[in-house]
Amino acid sequence: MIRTLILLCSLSLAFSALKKTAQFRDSTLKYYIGQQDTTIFAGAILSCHHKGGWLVMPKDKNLNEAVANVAQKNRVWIGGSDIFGEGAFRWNDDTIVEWASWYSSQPDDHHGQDCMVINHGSFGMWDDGGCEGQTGYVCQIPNNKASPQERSKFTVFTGQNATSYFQAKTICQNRRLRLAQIEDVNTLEHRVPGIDDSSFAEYWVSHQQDVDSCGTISHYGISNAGCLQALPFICEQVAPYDLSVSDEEATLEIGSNFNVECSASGFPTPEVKWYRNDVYVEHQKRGVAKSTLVLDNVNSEDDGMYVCKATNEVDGERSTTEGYFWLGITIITG
Ligand SMILES: [Ca+2]
Repeated sequence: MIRTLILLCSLSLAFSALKKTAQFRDSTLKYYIGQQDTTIFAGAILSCHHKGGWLVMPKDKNLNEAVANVAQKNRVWIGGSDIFGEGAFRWNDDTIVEWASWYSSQPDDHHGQDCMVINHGSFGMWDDGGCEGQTGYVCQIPNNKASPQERSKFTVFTGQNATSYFQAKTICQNRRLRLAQIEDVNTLEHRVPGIDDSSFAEYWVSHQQDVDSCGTISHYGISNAGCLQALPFICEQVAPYDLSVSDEEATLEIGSNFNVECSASGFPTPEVKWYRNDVYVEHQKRGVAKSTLVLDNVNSEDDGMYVCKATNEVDGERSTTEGYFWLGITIITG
């Protein structure tokens, strides 16, 4: 029992409200504030870890600004400290803090302060704060969205398959593919096997079009052609992308019910399933490219992380994209 209570106490640090997100390079910055609007430094580290990322380490000006912004100018934890050597600030990945953005007369180790915060005194400026202080935090989480540019496979239909734009679209769909979304010549020339090297070769692809013309690409770039013209075309398989989970975390009272929906896109249409500790969860409602985790009458054994996996097959290989849901259980008192 004591063990359970300690576990619940430590987990409660991990629950927090997502306040804002922003894309930065290949990752997402997420600003959270804790259950009581606050979390100690160690709790912020734990929470970001649970979300599949880390407490953000703004090692350069661009990231620092992005973090200051996403935190909406609030004073929040960032992932660095001098816990392991007074005055020798290191990021949590054990690299030395080189580029710095200290507010004037900081760090000052006031009453033994060791843990770094941003937006102290002024936008983007840092302070060493007391590690047991309570505040919000920003996690950096690698994008779990498969980039169609990186994880797709193109198939070219030429010669006798040359057909209208609409027919090309239908043929791709019937093969569980989509008409390719290619917007640059570099991708066409380096990533599409089997294209005609001659400069006049033009293919149907899917991009913005007006009423009378449909999208094409050639070695000269993207263009349009009359939709009924007979042209070769390019279909595309795409690994699961745009995975989204309706809730990333929840804290529930014992006995309550909750549903979490996970959905994703992909070509072919991905299978979406919920797992817990790598085991398929029985209580889920499966749909096309989505699945709803059904949590009925929860008890203390249901707490922990649930993983939603969207899977399809691209070029004969299984591709999976994951999303996470974290469940906490509170004991009803009184
Ligand atoms: Ca300080």
